[in-house]
Amino acid sequence: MTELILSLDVLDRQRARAIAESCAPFIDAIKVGYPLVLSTGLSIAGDLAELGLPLIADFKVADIPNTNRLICEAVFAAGFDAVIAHGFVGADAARTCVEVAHSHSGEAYIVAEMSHPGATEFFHGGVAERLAALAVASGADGIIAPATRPDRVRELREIVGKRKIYSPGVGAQGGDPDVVARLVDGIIVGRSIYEAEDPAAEAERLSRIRR
Ligand code: O7E
Repeated sequence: MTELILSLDVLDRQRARAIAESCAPFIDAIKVGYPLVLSTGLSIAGDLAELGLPLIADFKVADIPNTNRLICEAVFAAGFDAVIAHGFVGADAARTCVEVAHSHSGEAYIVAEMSHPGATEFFHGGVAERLAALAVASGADGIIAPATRPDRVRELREIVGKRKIYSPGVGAQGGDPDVVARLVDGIIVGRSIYEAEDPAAEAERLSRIRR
């Protein structure tokens, strides 16, 4: 069954909690990134952890191995269950994120290709394929690949095999959940849910599509 991951990119703690709580019965994980953490502080992880859902830290970690290690240690100490890192910094830096994640019984995902139009500028021409291969070689739990380009997801699947593919870009960015949900292990959805008049109803609708 394809997972539904809520991308909680709101800026207010109470709103974040309320949306997460109402959507909780219909989602499999919550992704938290810079917008929410920079607005509320890392303690938001503790608040959300009360819901009992896996928490994914979308910090797209991209630094030297030592700094990556310090960032990832802080992520898992805050209560996150998974971290997302960039692979373009090289195998040693990416592997550090994987090692820290696994030392905390957590998971690490590597961005292979992004979903926005400008992503084709650098990710195409073989780079995404190399990043996907790096994710496999680094022992990452999976990759991030674009819901806006299902053909690319199919191509990257050839490289990562049974490792997970989490895919953002559904809805607000134009990706079709009916198409993408069949290709990936999880769809990541933000605005379509949290900007909906009834976020829980939208999460429920998407949860039915993916099954
Ligand atoms: O477009 P939305 O509102 O559904 O939000 C999508 C979320 O996924 C948002 O947090 C954005 O930063 C993130 N994202 C992409 O949209 N495209 C990518 O290529 C990668 C990510 C991302 O989350 O990367 C790590 C999973």
